[in-house]
Parts: sequence; structure tokens; C-alpha cells
Amino acid sequence: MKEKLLITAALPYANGPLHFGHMAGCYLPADCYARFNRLCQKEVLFICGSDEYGIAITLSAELAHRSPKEHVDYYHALNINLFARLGISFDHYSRTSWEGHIPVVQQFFLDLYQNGYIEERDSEQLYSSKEKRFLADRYVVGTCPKCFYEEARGDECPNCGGNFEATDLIHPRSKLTNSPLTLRSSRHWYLLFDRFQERLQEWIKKKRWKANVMHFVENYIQDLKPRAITRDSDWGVPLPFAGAEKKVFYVWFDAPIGYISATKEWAEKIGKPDEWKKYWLDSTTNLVQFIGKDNIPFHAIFFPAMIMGQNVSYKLVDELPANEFYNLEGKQFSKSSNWFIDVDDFLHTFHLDQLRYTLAANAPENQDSEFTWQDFFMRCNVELVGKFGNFAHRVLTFIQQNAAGKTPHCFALEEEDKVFLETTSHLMQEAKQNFEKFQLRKVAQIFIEIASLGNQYFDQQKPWKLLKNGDMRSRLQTILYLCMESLKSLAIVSYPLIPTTAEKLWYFLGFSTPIIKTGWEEGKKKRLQEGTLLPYPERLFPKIEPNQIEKEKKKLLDMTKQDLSLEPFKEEVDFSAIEALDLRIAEVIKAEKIEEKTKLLKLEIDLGIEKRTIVSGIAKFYSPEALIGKKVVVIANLKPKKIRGIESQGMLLVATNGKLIKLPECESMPAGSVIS
Ligand code: 2FM
Ligand code: ZN
Repeated sequence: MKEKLLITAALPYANGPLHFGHMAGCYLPADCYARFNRLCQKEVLFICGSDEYGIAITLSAELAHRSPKEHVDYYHALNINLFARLGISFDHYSRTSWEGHIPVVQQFFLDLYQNGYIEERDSEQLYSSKEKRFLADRYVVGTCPKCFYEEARGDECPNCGGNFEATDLIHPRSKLTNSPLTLRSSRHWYLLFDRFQERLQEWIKKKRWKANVMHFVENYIQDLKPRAITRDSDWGVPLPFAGAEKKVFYVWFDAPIGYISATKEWAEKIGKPDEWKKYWLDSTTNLVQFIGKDNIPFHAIFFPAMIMGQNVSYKLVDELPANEFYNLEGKQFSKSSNWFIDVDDFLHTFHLDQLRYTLAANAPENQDSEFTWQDFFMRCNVELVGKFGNFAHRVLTFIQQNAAGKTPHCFALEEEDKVFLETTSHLMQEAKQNFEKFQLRKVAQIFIEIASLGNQYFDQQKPWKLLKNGDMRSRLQTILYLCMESLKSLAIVSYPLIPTTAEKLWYFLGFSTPIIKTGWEEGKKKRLQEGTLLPYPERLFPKIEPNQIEKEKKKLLDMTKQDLSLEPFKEEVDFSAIEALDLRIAEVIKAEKIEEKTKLLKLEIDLGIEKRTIVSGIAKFYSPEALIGKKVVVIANLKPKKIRGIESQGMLLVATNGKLIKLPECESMPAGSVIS
């Protein structure tokens, strides 16, 4: 019977575009593993889908003036499109908002409930009477209880770095409507993870996962606590009973169950609705879950515990390849800071397999790694063109020009031929073992080693010298035949990484059945058919010109100067709201930092009619000295407010794009001038 393999890749949120970082850390390694195992003729099912619930999504949707459904529809489509463009070969790509996901999640909860793993608790939560709803931390702003900074977030203060509960904020208010919030009791359901501690410990100690994963998990299990698995929201999977209206499951409760519901959706799609059981309910399945390191506790502890509390024996994860982070030129990929590479642009200029190879060769397996244009340039030109492409090209064109374009004959082997074949075969075996151990970097290295070995053999044998000697025809044929054998190995080994190019090479070698249908072992054994008329080969990869890379580097830097992180427009207001504001020009007379670490400045300003004190958070962008004598715009009729014990008698207006702050230019106007 074929070995059964269920491969999953972390369900990406439908809440923003994916980038190369996600690809290198999770989706490409998962895809290469799926392709490798299909090539080894295992029964592979590769499942993924969009993670579409959660407060982060409702908040982003509201900020973008979209319904959560519109928001996830948009990003789900974007996810699908990107995965298709990068050749990620899911057998099924689902989404957690499909209707079939709900009963699976609810049943998970009911089993846990019946088995005594759920407890109801009432707690005080922040409530907006204006919006008639409880607000999650992300929706809340207020005054920091530690440093009194007024724009602290629900769980953290950007000014002093303090962490706290949203309920500790002074004057908590809604981020969206600014309305004040009050405490109200709300009921939530807690999963008693601590009850699974021993079973988890027993289970985990048999695992042979990466040392850092094991270490993290073992520590984490020692301190398991009950966690709320419900939230106050109307976007999510509803609870399966009355009396819990406006409550949904926490996204990290429903999302991992999404792997199961996605498999069910796949089974329905192929017209065999029970087929999912073959994977999830059969202990012989090997379940391999690819994730990024930030997802470790959810896959190694919480989801397994949820499964342990079920009445049905679902598969527990067998292998958990958890990669580190992948950055771009030293910084995290970030769309909002314009530090990313546009995939469409990229694929317009470069070949997909150049990207797949570079990401695999540099995958963040044991530590964070990064994409740099220089590394991409080197990988493409030195490795893909200089070693692999060059070997394929010189052998195949030599055969076209000097061996009638047909697969040569293999005559008696000499010692060096045997060594060449054996070394190649040994390297292939090593590549196989590394695929099995999720070591793509090593696989990429071995692939290039096989190509280098081929080049060396070709150089040493000097087939061009044998051309002149009629007696050496059979030797020449054998050498070329062995070079083609080596190319065959290269096509097989590289298929999971660079499938399109590998298939192309396979075709140039005269095979009519694709590699993927032939299989790793079969392909290895398969003899090249001597005398086959070969197609005329093309170069496998183009060379990249240095100026192309310079252009890309410049594009990246130029992008950071543009701005895409602008806030959406606020709601319309009446003219009276504008009239009510008293905006004035003032001159800064004195300026000093409040404390070294804060971004607050204490300013003394002259409003023409009177002088005032104002506290303003611009210290990161303006030194006190630079401000003295400068004209600024202030709201002159704002109620005074105490900030860090200082009464701020007005507010300074600045222009900001979320990253930069600049004072508006109004130097030529005298202090006291009205802005209308
Ligand atoms: O970190 C993330 O992108 C999550 N959306 C991963 C979820 S994985 C699974 F549990 F669904
Ligand atoms: Zn603070």
C-alpha cells in the first residue's frame, strides 16, 4: 500500500497581501515537500486555505470601510492568485468562511464541553454604548496607566512600552468612534488547557522535532492555563447554542480546525465525501504541518490538546517543520512601510524558478535569513546559469552539433566513468534524505554539486578533442551518454524546487512522459533511449545583467520614499464642527524635552494675544532647538489636559503619514493669525 501523507501549510490570513517572506518560510518548503513526495509516488494530499475570521480582520475591514465579508473576499482572491503564480501545488485551497467549516468547529467545541474541558466565566470587558458592542483590545485606545500618554493602545503603550490589560487604561475610548467605554460583564468560554498537560508531555517527548521547537514546547507545556476561546463579535463561527448571541469562537480556536474542514471540502469537491477520513481518522497517515515559528504553540500544543479532548480520534501532527523569519535586505517585509517586492513586477522581469530556487537555497530553516538582490544575482548567474544551465547547455548543444542530435550510445565504462556515476547517484540519495528532513538549503547545495561534478567530468574528458579521432567515436558517445545521465539526475533532484525548468530539461533529454509521472526511483532507473532524436535545446535560464539588479535596488529604495500607509477618510461632519475649532498660528518661544525617553516636548508658544504651554509628541522629528522661533498651527480652544503632570493648553497640528511628522509651513504669518 502507498504511504499516505497529509501535508498542510499554515492558513494565511485573508487580511493583507502575502510576500516572499511567507513563501520562503512556509509555502515554498511545503510545496517542495509535496512535490518531492508525489515524485516518490506517495499518496499526497496538500491542503491549505485562507484564515478569514478574527478581530484583526474586522478592524482592518472597518478601517477600510468594507464589510468583513468584502474584505476577506478580496484578500482570499489575492491569496489564490499569488499561490497560483508561484506554482504552489495545493490539492485544495479552502477558506474558513465556507459554510461547512461551522459544524466542524461547533462539534469540536461540543465534544470538549461534554468531556469537561470547558468552563464558563464572567469578566468585566470594555463596552461602547454608542456602538452597542463590546470592543476587543485592538479597538481600544486610552491614556496609559503608567506614563499617562493619551494615545496608548488596548494592550500596550507606544510611548513607554508598558504592557497592561485594556481594562487598565484611563479614559478608554473606541479607536473607531472615539466614544467613551465602560466596563460591563460579559460571559466567555474557557478551554482548560492545563488539564491536558500530562498527555501533552507524554506525547511530545517522543517527537524528534528541531531542538528549538522542542525546547520551546516543553517549556510552554509546563505552564498551561485556561484560555478564553470565545470573543464578543459577530464575525466568526457562532457558538452552538442559544444565549450566546454576538459571541463567536476565537480565531485561533477555529483556524486549525480549518485544516479538517478544508479536507472535507476537498472530499466533497472530488465527489467522495468520506474520503477525508482516510487522512484524518487513520493512524497510518503521516501528518506534516508547515508553519512559521510564530505559530508553534498553536500547532504543537493548543490544537493537539483540542484533538485530545475529542470523541473522535483525529490525527495528531507527526512532523512540524517550523521555519524562522525571512526578511528583505535586513528588514522585515512590510507592505505598510513600502518594504516589499511586488510579485507581479518581479515575475514580469524574472523567471519563477529563479525565485523558487533562491528562496529554497536560502530558506530560513535554522535561523532568520533574508532575500537580498545581490544574493539573487549570485544564485541566478553563478549557480543556475554558471553551473547548472551551463552544463546542460554545453552537453545538449554538443550532441546537436557533433552527435547528430541523438541520444548517444553507451559503450564500456572506464573507472572514472564509474566514479562519476556513483558519486552522482550518492549525491542524489543524499538529496533525497535531505528532502525527507525538510532541509531545502542542503538540497539546493547538492543540486549545484551534481552540476559542478558534471562540468568537471566534461572538462576532464574533453569530448571536443575526441572529435578529431575516428577511433575514439565510441568513447565520445559514452562520455556524452554519461553527461546526459547526470542531467537526468539533475532534472529529478531539482523537480521539487524548480518544476518547470526540470520538466523542460527532462523533455530536452528525449523523454515524453513528464518526470512527475515517471517518479524518482523509476526515473533514476530509466535508461536513456539510445538513438532518440532529441529536441533542439534552449538555454534553461537567462543571465541577469548587473544593471537589472541595480534598477531593482533603486526601485526598492524609491518605494520607501512614497507613501501607501495613509489613513482612510473619517466620517463626514457638518460645517459647524469646523466652525467650532479655533485654529491659530503661534510662535514657539521655548522648547524642552519632558524626559529623555519619551517623544514629548514641552513648548511655550505665543498666540499673539497670550502665551501658553503645550505638550506635543514630536520629539522624534524635531529637536527643541530647531523649534524655537518657528511658526506652528495650534488648536487654541481645546480643553486643557494634563500630560505627564503638565497642563497642555492646546494642541499642535502636524502633517503625518503614520511614519513621518512634519509641521505645516506658515512662517510668513504673524502669531495669532486665524486659520479658517
Ligand atoms: O499566522 C497566521 O497567518 C495564521 N493565519 C495561521 C493560522 S494556521 C492554522 F491554524 F489555521
Ligand atoms: Zn505609557
